[in-house]
Parts: sequence; structure tokens; C-alpha cells
Amino acid sequence: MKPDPNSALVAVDLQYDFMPGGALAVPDGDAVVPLVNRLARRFANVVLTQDWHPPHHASFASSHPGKKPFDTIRLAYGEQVLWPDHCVQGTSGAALHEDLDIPHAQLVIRKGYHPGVDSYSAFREADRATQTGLAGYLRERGIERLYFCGLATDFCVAWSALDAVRAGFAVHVIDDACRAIDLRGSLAQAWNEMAAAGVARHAADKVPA
Ligand code: VGL
Ligand code: ZN
Repeated sequence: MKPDPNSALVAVDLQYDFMPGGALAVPDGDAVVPLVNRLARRFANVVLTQDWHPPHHASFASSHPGKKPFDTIRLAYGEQVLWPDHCVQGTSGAALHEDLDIPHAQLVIRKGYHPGVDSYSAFREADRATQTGLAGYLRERGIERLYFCGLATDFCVAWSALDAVRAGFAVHVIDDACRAIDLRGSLAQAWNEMAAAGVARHAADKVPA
């Protein structure tokens, strides 16, 4: 595993609402920030993602009377987990963690901004049709290999990694630089799906300097 000039690190959703104390806290989520910083120094190409919802987004339980966070609902595009309000555009909870130290990051891609459609994936929204443009950006830049880290392993990291495989990239996930929500077995399921798709799973210390 070598981050050559045609590789990019994708650091997913390192935002305050996913950190301990945040609206949709991922257990131990802040522990990955120093690791992501160290990893990023080995990559010439780094992309950050940012979950970026309008108020009253369809993925918020508060938008559906009678529903509670972590219930599920059927939307036009299929099953949707309902979340606490999180990562609302322009709020402090949506901001990237201030200890992220990746000044050479080249792109911040925002996702989940259509009011009626969620987007765990940084490539394709939950309707499975609307593209974010990330695949085109990476292809135009000659990127062939992607290394994922960040939050949450079983939602935004896994969905992004799986879509990256489908878009034709060689995909690696740096396991110890991710943390999971693990809702009703979602972490084991995510790893099963990623393994079946050919996603390589590594530890950060296996990424050569
Ligand atoms: C995420 C749930 C809702 C994530 C984003 O970043 O994994 N999970 N929105
Ligand atoms: Zn979200």
C-alpha cells in the first residue's frame, strides 16, 4: 500500500456533530483526528468530505412527526434511518474539527444538501441516481487509488468506499483511522459488504511514509 501521485486520501465527515458531545456522536470519534493528520502528510492528494444538511432535512427524525432518532422510515428512494438533527449547514456542529491539520487538502466535498435526499456516500446520493461530482473530479485529476478514513465506518465511510469501487477506483479503508456508529449490527454488515466488493482493509501503520 503506497500513496503514489495517483492516490488520494479521503477523510470523511470529521465534524463536531460526529465527535463526543456532538448531536450524532460517534463513540471515540475524536481519537482519529491525530491519526488522520499523520496519515495525510504521506499523501500528495487529500479530499475532505462534509455532511451538510439544510434545516428540516428528510433524514432528521424531527422532520417526521411521531418518529424518534434511529427509527427507520420509507422515503421515495427506499429505507432511511432517521437521525438526530446534525450537520446543519453553517452551524458549529457542521464545522470540521479545528484540530484537523491538513492545509494541503485540495477539495472539501459537501453532501446531503438536497432537502429530501440523504447522502452517506460522497459519490452518489441515497436515491442512488444523483451524483455529487466527486468521481468526475478524481478521474480528471488522474486519481486511481483511494484511501478512506474518518466517520462513520458503517455509514459514510462504507457507502463512499462501496461507491468508489463501483466507480472504478482501487479502494482501501484504514480501519484504525475510522470509528463506527454500529446501529443494529451495521458495522459487521458494512465490513462484509466492503470485503465482498474487494475493498482492502489496512491499519494506518501499513501506509508507508
Ligand atoms: C453519517 C449518519 C448520518 C456519517 C452522516 O457521516 O456516517 N451518518 N449522516
Ligand atoms: Zn447526515
